[in-house]
Amino acid sequence: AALEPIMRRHEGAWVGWTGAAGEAPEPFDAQSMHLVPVALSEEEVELYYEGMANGTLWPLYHDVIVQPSFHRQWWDSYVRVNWRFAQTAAREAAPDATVWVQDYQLQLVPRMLRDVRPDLRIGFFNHIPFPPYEIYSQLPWRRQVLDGLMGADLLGFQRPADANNFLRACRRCGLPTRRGEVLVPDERAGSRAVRAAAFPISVDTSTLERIARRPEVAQRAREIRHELGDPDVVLLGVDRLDYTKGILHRLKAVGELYDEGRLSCPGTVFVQVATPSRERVSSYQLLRGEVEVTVGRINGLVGQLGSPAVHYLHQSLPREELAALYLAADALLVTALRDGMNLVAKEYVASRYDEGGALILSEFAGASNELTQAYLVNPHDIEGLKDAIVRAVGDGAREKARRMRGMRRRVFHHDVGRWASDFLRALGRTDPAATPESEWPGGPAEPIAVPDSSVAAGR
Ligand code: ADQ
Repeated sequence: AALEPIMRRHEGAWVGWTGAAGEAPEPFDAQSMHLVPVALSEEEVELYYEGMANGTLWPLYHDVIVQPSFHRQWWDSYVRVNWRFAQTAAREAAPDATVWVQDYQLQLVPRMLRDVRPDLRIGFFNHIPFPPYEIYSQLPWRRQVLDGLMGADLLGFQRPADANNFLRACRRCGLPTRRGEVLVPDERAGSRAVRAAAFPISVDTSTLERIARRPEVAQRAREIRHELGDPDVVLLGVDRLDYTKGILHRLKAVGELYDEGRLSCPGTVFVQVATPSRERVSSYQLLRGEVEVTVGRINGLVGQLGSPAVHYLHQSLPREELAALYLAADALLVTALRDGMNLVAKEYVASRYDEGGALILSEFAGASNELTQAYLVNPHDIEGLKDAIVRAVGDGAREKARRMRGMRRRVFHHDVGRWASDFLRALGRTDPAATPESEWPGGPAEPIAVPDSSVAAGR
């Protein structure tokens, strides 16, 4: 969602997985983008994507909300797939090109790419949090991952705290740091400085507002309220169905508010849209079951015939429908237990050109650093969350507009175009000149062993 508008505006190839196992189609052009698919076999989807990426790194980087699993076979697959991405990018990139590697699934690509294409300028952006060293250090391949990232010239993180966690992990693994830079050995130059800094991601604010302003979207927003039974208050949640998003905490708070009579049904309805996600990973199957049981329990207790209290959609929706939901909602609940940024919060703000609505936002979402006028909550504090919901719903229009105006100023000033240009400008500025070897006291980093011998030969 964030990268598409950037890719449309820039020349260049988007190297990525199609999302389905098996053969990849040939490179093709679509919607002003040049797309270069990379194939993953059924086994790689299981070991690399569902395993290492989403069973190890995702929970580890999100504060161990669920227990990460560590499997050597998963790691081997991670190395192989990273190598395939690096090779494909190496083939696609023009001499001296810029390559921007996205996210935790590809942390080894910067080093692999630099080894084969030292002419490139390489950036990396981590869309999810980078955990404190006490958690990161559980990773059996912690040194290899840092070494993989060190192939980049610039490393971007969502929050300053993530960049600091990363720098601290480097120090603890024996890599010297200085003023936001890590000094790494370099075969050609002796050593080089890799910069790590925060570049908070954003949304395509003006496009979102344009969509929200379409008359048919406003009409659809009215229809939605009507279909919900013209309630006084519509509460909304929009998330991938993921345990990091705090959907169960939110349901608990809303359920208790109904039980206690602080919210009434059918006067208040709660709409939860949850996109299907990682459906073969067991922790996600478990979560789906729990969410569905909880929704059923609330509706069983407080719903009425034809008027459920909670409307739950386990679906992906078109952008216009999401925009209409944002306009129809009196309050959006973002109760993530840990979230790199949370684009949904920024999309809601971008869509509310009427300065209506209220954003209830977890202080554990990166967005809370910027959207400080939201109703900020600790989602673990259910009483505090309940009070915030009641307050957000009860506050007058002027107070809500004041908060929304402040947040809109921020997302308009700092949209996704600005995010990309800030990063790319900083990447262009990184000094490729060598840092004297004397400044690098540690030994050279261990190379990443590519397990498959044919791949190793290619390297
Ligand atoms: P995600 O964890 O996927 O992203 P988020 O930032 O909220 O979370 O982005 C989700 C995107 O999917 C939004 O653009 C939203 O509109 C869309 N979406 C959600 N539910 C949908 C539905 N039912 N139908 C259609 N679209 C839906 C990761 C990190 C975040 C970080 C982003 C970007 O986990 O912390 O903000 O990357 O860096």
